[in-house]
Amino acid sequence: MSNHNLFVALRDAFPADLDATAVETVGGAQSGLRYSWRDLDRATAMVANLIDSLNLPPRSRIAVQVEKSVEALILYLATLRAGHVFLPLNTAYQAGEIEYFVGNAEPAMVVCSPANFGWVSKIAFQAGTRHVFTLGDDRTGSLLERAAHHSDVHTPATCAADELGVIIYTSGTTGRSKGAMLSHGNMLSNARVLRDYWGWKPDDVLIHALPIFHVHGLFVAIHGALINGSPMLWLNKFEPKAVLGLMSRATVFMGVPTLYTRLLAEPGLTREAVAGMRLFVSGSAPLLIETFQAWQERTGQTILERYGMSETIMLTSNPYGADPRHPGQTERRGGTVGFPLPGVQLRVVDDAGRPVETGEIGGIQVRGPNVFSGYWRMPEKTAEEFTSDGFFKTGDVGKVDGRGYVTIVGRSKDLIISGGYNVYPAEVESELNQMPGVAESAVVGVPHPDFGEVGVAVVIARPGTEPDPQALINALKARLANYKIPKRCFVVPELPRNTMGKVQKNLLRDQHKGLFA
Ligand code: MCA
Ligand code: AMP
Repeated sequence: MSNHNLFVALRDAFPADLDATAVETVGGAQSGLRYSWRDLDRATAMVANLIDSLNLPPRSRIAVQVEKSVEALILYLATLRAGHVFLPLNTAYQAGEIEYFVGNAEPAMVVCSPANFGWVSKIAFQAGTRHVFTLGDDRTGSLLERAAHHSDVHTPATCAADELGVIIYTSGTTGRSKGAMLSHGNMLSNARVLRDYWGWKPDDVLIHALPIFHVHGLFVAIHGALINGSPMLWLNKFEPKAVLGLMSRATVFMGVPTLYTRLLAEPGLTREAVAGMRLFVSGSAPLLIETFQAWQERTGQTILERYGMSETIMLTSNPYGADPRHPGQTERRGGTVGFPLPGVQLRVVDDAGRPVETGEIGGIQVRGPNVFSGYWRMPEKTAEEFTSDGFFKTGDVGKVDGRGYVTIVGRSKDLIISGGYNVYPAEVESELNQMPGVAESAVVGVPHPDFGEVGVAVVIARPGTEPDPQALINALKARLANYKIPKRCFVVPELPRNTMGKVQKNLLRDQHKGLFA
């Protein structure tokens, strides 16, 4: 049997000169470090050997909540190399959220920041996890201390293409988060398609400034660079001036729309500053046409917008160059997310599930080698989200025009995308509803100049109580990741309702849409 382990494919793409730089760190306390391709190979071998020495059951989950660092990247690659399942967790998650993920995924091993060891290890040990390691963003922690005693030679585990490689938790419209199960084959097929579609070249250099616990930073950016053998200029945190300073040494940049609006606020963003860049990719949230145009005017370059999901990795992309399936159409059209990627089948359907006419709006459904197999331990939820002919219902609403370009016009799922992070109102409302003095709440997304969209909470008080909006926000901060916290909270006598008694969120959105204008 041939080995479909994603790590093997990525390592096979390392350049011949293993002493060349693979990653260079920029900014922060650890700036200026260089990791060669050989360093990546040896370090991932050492961590994989450490993991092997623990004798974990096959395909164990390894849950990781650590600050971004090159060593965190090495841990990801080592987990694949050892044939286990990587489970990345946003560093903003609070104890209650981590307790849920660990309880649901039952990881055999947990890695957390040294500063969080006390509370994370307590949660992990209570859930039955036997191994908890620490990893700091300054190369400290027990993981590296232990790995240092292991050999730097390691034979990668053999994996089938459909074998589970990563679980990404994505919030749920109802109830708690669901773990999207992605196989080695899902990830590798998507990485190869993007490498070809975006014309990665041997001398490309990627500026990596996104978090690495979600699909954009972990898969689209990292897999893209590694499968092409391209070096990365690595920032642990996005900082517009630092990114701008790197443009003269790089060729590719990927960001959520907030990163582009923040870069546009820099006077140093000029045609000359980005003259050596060949590709700017945007995704994870809608890119405003104003941002798209402002970027063109300031830099003379056109952002390429693409669309994807945790469950599917990348689905569509504007063209980079010629696409033989769409002769003569090389335009990157602002406001659209481009064409379905090669291998991806995409259809737009009405409420009854019937395909609509070209240009008509409906629900987007997708099928392809990149689409996940289901939600971790949620067979019923998985069955609900797939059609009988194997298409996944994205929950996004859109249309395909006569030229084949896909446009996302909205979402059927009640979701706010804030600075590229997903916030499910249902989750925030359920926390609010448990707070003293709160009878009911509604959370809606409103436009925001920096984050694109942010949450606003509207609360009805219990009779005889007067909850303080700021106190409610403060209480939420202890329960939920910071980006999920509504930026404003209002206590009102009643919520607008339709004849069925359902809260009319569209009216609330309209009422508050000018709050951050
Ligand atoms: C930070 N804050 C936010 C957000 N980020 N509020 C709303 N939405 C956000 N995204 C708030 C914090 O709560 C805090 O508020 C204050 O801003 C400062 O926090 P800090 O962490 O310092 O903020 P920052 O460094 O300026 O972060 C902004 C950011 C970051 C760089 C835009 O949010 C980011 O890296 N976003 C990228 C997300 C991403 O990679 N998404 C891809 C998902 P306070 O002071 O009140 O506490 S993958 C995906 O969606 C699919 C598959 C796809 O298609 O790619
Ligand atoms: P996630 O759950 O983090 O994987 O987020 C996936 C969701 O992000 C999709 O279902 C879309 O609603 C949204 N999304 C991703 N890329 C784009 C884009 N370019 N334009 C509009 N929405 C997007």
